[in-house]
Amino acid sequence: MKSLKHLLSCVALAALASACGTKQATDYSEYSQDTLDYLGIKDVNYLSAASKRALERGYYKNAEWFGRFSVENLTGDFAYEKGVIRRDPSKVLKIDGRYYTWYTKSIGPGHGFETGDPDKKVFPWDKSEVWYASSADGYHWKEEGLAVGLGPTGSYDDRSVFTPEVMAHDGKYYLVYQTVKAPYLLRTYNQIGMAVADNPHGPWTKLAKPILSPSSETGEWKGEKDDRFAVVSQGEWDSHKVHDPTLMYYKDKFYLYYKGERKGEKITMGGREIRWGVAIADNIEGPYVKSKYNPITQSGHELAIWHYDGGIAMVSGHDGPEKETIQWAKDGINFEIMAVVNEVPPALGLVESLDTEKHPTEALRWGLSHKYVRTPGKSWLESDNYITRFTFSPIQKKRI
Ligand code: AAL
Repeated sequence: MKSLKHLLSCVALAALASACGTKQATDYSEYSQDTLDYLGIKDVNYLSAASKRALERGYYKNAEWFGRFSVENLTGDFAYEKGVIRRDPSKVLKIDGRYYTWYTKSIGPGHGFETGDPDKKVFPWDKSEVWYASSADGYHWKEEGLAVGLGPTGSYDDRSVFTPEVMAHDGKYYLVYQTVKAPYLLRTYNQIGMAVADNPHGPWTKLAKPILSPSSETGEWKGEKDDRFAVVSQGEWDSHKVHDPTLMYYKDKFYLYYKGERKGEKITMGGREIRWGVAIADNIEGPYVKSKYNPITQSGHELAIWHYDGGIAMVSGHDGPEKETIQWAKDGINFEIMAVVNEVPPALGLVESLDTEKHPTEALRWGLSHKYVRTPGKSWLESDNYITRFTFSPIQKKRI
């Protein structure tokens, strides 16, 4: 009787501890000898903080998700061209045996925000449009022309349309992309637009309104100076910009993954405060409803996202405590870190025709990314950008 009472009070205490958010002591003796050996742990009674982390976070799992990125230059119209910006390639679609990608294109360098001339290009991706190119082999690319241009003066996309992502669905093509309305100031809100076509060559018809906007009603700028760090209150994690849209057809719905930037952005132990969320719609053209679980990441300047094993996998690029990781969520929302990888190339565009179920990272076998060409002594804003090809090689059994 005593032991039953004791057990019940332990259960009650454990429930209380978890309800109060108190961390319960981990029983490390539950780990198998194989696991301890894998992590080089000699005695489970003498665990350093690092050994405890390794056990708790499962550093003995998921080696099949690890690999290395490398990058090479392309030929044809994707070879570096002085004074031209080609960047942020979309996914690569294979249509009638040819590869297609959509990307940000503009001419000339950015000049920053202090020129005093509101018409001067600020960022490399300012005053940009969405162009597209095709290739027979994925190495030699031919620029096909403009896909989505600027909207008329006064519209939500009259200053720049950029960083596109593409999806083919039910015989139609959908582009989602970032939009900026003039003037382009540091505090300007950025939105996400969508255009639809029956054919990869267009013509593209834009939806009348953006499909996603920042939570700009939250937070408050401080003062009149165009300073995005000065705030009375920060607002929600996506109160300033919604960026880098990626559309996925998942569980009979449309999942629009996007990056948020916040009014009064701060620095974290992993760099810039950057997070991702998802907005879900029953119909591809929307309305897109932001998930209550947002933000669903605490990192990732750019994410490349693919279907794997009934869930959603992603690789997170720079920025944030979980930068340069590959993650997987069995429900598309609750992501777990599967591997820590090296220098993820910027702006990965994945190849849709790869058989992503073949291996956890088959989706990353090759794809597109971009590079900066910086003139010595000049700011990164003034650099040219060009599109490159990346390869991801899973763990090398043979090492030197
Ligand atoms: C990129 C993307 C978005 C940002 C800028 C252009 O790497 O994250 O597109 O707005 O940088």
